Amino acid sequence: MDQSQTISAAQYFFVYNAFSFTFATMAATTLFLWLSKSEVAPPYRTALVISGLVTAIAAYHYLRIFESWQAAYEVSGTTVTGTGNAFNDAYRYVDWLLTVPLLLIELVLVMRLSSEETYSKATRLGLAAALMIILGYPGEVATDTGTRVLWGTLSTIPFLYIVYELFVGLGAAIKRQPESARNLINNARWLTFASWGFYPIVYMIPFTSFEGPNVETALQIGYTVADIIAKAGVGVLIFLIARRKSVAEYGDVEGNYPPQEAAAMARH
Ligand code: RET
Repeated sequence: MDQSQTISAAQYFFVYNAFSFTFATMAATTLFLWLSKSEVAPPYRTALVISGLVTAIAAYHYLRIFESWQAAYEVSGTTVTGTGNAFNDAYRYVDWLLTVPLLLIELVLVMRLSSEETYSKATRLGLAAALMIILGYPGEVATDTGTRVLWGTLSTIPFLYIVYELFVGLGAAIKRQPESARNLINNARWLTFASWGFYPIVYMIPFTSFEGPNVETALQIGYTVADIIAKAGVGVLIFLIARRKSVAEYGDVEGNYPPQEAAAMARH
């Protein structure tokens, strides 16, 4: 994006505060997820650790995004002018490159499928997610519409594959989940779908009637809201699923597992 144009002080601070808020949200969610590990049975602990990693990685990147935003503009009284330093969109894409495959793996892990199924689904979904992000980046930083449309379209191919896998491929696995957790897993799938669907919509903002600084403001706020839902929102839902499944499958989540269960868990 072109930072040489002016942006209103209200827009500048709206985005500034949103980044600051998101850093706090991601950091707090990380602590919550990691500190809650002992509340769930051992087979689900990896999902919580990974979910906390996602928000930890995001917290770091929001700090850097925040710094980059500050470096791109100079505030003097109520006037905000571009410094000429480009706002670095790469932080967002690098963040997604790391977190999107992790989010998918976490969703697969919480379903506790067989080892082969877990491995093959996590690998295919993880690779498709990486491809989606890599293909989207050249479009995000492009200044002309044609390039943005081209890479956006290419990135949509792996995106559609992921959506298909989540809905069709994991649909059968959901039917095998304990009754008490089925609804929550379904919610996690929908929340993932809805929040992920939001990203390509935000990407298309430059194609709308939004102009100048409104485009930059809407893009940043849009991606930020999507990130909070996709990472912190889904993370908390993963915790709830893991907790319900722990209670449904083991009754006691305080660590009193029968020896054969403990041995089976150790293999997971
Ligand atoms: C891009 C480019 C345009 C086409 C599509 C995109 C999809 C992005 C998605 C990002 C998801 C990010 C998440 C981050 C959370 O950690 C790259 C904007 C389809 C789906 C879930």
